[in-house]
Amino acid sequence: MLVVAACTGDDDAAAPSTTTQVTPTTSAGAVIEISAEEFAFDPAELRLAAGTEVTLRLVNDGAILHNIDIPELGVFVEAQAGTTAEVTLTVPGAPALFTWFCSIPGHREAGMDAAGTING
Ligand SMILES: [Cu+2]
Repeated sequence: MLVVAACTGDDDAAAPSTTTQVTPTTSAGAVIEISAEEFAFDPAELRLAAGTEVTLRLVNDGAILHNIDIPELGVFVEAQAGTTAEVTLTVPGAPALFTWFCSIPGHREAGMDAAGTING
């Protein structure tokens, strides 16, 4: 994490804040980082704003292949162990509630099962 103290002679360009925040609902252009490991997602709940474009970044912190499958939104992204993959989607207006999971056999049943909300 970058800590900005007093400016010591660089160009006086303001450094954008990159602090990660947990927000109730994503805003347009948001990147949502989701960690996957055996056998859980963190966070395990998504709150998306209808009509916005958001990027889901799957960070596989586990030792085996994992994915994020959201059939109701037509979203799928998969990352090998130790890698990161992204998918960008435009959030539809419906359904208001959806489920998402890792579709590798046995993983959903083992706990990689999550929920999401779309707020109009
Ligand atoms: Cu998995």
